[in-house]
Amino acid sequence: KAYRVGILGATGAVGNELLELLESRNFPLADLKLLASERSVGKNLPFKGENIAIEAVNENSFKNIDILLASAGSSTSKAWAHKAVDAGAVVIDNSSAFRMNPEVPLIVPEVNPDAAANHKGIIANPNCTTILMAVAIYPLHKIKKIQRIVAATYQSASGAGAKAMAEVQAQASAILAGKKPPTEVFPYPLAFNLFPHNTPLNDMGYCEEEMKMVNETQKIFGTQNIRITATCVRVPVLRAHSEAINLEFAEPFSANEAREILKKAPGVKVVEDWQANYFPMPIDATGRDEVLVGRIRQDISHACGLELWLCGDQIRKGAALNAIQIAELLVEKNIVKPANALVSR
Ligand code: A2P
Ligand code: 11C
Repeated sequence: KAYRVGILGATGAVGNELLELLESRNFPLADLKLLASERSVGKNLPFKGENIAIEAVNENSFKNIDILLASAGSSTSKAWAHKAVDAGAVVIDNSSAFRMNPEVPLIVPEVNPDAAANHKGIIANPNCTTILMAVAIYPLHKIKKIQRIVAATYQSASGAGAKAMAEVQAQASAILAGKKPPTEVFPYPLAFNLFPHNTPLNDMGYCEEEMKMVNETQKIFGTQNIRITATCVRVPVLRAHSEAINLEFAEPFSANEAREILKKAPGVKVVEDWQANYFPMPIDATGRDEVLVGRIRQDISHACGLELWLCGDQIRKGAALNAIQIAELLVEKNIVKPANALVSR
């Protein structure tokens, strides 16, 4: 069986990667429709040796689509997702628009694939920092329950989109030429600099990105009993996020046992050469499917604590690959069509 797939946001950083993955993973495609804004009308994108014209999304865009992969930001998803579902498509949404809706499954296929059963037409793809952390720590949580997580992130420009990636490169060139760096996408220069993630702050002083790590991780793991705190920072890296993660368990978890578990875990690659002091780096994670994990060690400040470090491709496993894996899951379980309609709108 083959499926008619649409990509909303096809011209973006994640959209591009979705195209590459549909091709390289040989997704069973009957048809492919590329959607973006009016700005992209007249442009084409290559796919399997053909050029596909980009269409501006409109009321009639979803008539012949079975699976819509949406990656055009939260307001665009809010505007179009229900219309796509009404037209008969299942929407795998990469934005934050529906993630915390109790009727919408939030899925990392390595962690909670069963949450896809009985979906109601919209399935949410988690935030990239959340996905990467979940893949790396869930295998440990399965063995001994995690009680508390303290995370610090080092997030690449790609998380802010294709224009942000171009801007950090332009900033670097400008600074090296002794000129003022452009700041149209980012509020401050990112090249040769870093800054705390610039999403809105809540009353407690946490930014949205940090709260996504808290709330989404609890939803994916299916428990409110993990206490989570995070500090999210944008760094001048192009497309792979890194995270320093401290885990607290109810009982001691030896670093060696954790390492052996992670070596066998789906979607994880342990990268550690303690002699050479070689561990995961964003340049090594770039373009790879796996989350690279290393520096797995005992927390010397806590008998039941573990420290680890990870790097993962933000555009790939942090966004596009996870979405394609969700689509593959629906196909494999033959649940592309929703079992029930969404109650909330
Ligand atoms: P466009 O290129 O036509 O602006 P990124 O996250 O890399 O910045 O990409 C954002 C994606 O979302 C692009 O494909 C962009 O299309 C698309 N997009 C942004 N706003 C809209 C909109 N209002 N309607 C449809 N697509 C949109
Ligand atoms: C970042 N994680 O790196 C963000 C980008 O909720 O999907 C994705 C935001 C989201 O800035």
